[in-house]
Amino acid sequence: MSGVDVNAPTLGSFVMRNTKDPELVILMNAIALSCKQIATAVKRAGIAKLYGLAGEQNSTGDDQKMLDVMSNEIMINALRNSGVCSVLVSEEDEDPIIVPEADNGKYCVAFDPLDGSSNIDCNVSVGTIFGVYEKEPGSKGTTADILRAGDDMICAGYCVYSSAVELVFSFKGGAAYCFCLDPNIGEFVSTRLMKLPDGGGKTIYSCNEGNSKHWDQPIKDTIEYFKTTPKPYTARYVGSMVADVHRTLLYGGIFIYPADKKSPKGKLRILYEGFPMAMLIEQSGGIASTGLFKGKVGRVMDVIPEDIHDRCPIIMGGARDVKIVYDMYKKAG
Ligand code: AHM
Ligand code: MG
Repeated sequence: MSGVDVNAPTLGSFVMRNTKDPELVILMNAIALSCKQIATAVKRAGIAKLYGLAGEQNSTGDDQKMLDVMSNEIMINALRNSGVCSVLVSEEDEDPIIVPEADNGKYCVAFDPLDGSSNIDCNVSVGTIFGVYEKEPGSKGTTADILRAGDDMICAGYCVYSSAVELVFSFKGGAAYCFCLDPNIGEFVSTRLMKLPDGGGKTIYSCNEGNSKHWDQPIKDTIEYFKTTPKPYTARYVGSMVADVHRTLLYGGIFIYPADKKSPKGKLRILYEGFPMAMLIEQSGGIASTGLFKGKVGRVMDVIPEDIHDRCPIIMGGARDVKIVYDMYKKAG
């Protein structure tokens, strides 16, 4: 059939072939099902009168949108019913959801069902982010199973709802994969490997510069460097982390949401924003750093979250650009 690659693997067959783990196939199918349902809700939001606030606040005090609430219900139902999950942590729920023992399985999943709240109502790209841990041996499934360093994750990914719906994920092993939803068959099919461009790719910096007066001096100096170097960088900032990281993975450059004087831990949540994106950036050949955080400049993946909605600063992208941030911290002493 013209335009159809009959050899392109679908998600389920790909996960089975690469991991030989039927439970992981079930988990990824549950996530993929949620993403298809959320994609449909996002696409029909105007028609179905789903724009606007739900009238509640979420775990971190943000106003919940109707689409946030619906996406959260979709994810929770799919993961709980999958039979392979024990602990679910959602940006939209203050407490973790512990799946009853009779229905539970080995995975613990942290997720942001619909990331990019400020873009939901104006039809700009939004996404779903997830990170997956295995329960500790012998555990029945508790919060402790998920309050662990990013390096303990076995899988992470995101789905971007844009002109195309793309699901990007990694099981570590130095690779991240992109599957695109083929609306003709309702399946995610393999389309491309995610790899940060060699040499750093396009010179793009991505941050909310409106916060700059609160940043520390090395971050201010970094952005100044990007703007005043002989071939100045381009600024690109969608304000949906999924879209900004997706572009960074494909084109190169750097995405920054640093700590600042108002928010010493930054804005982004570790378990369902920082860790999954850090894993994808690292597995695609890049660096994901916290900048100066808790007295050192370290990897995002090494942070131990203190609570399920804990935050951490994010500086991620290709080595060429993240090293400029490191240099600025070195210069500052
Ligand atoms: P959200 O989970 O409430 O949508 O907040 C997370 C989002 C990220 O997608 C994005 O990188 C960041 O917040 C944008 O924040 P700001 O509007 O402060 O630039
Ligand atoms: Mg979010």
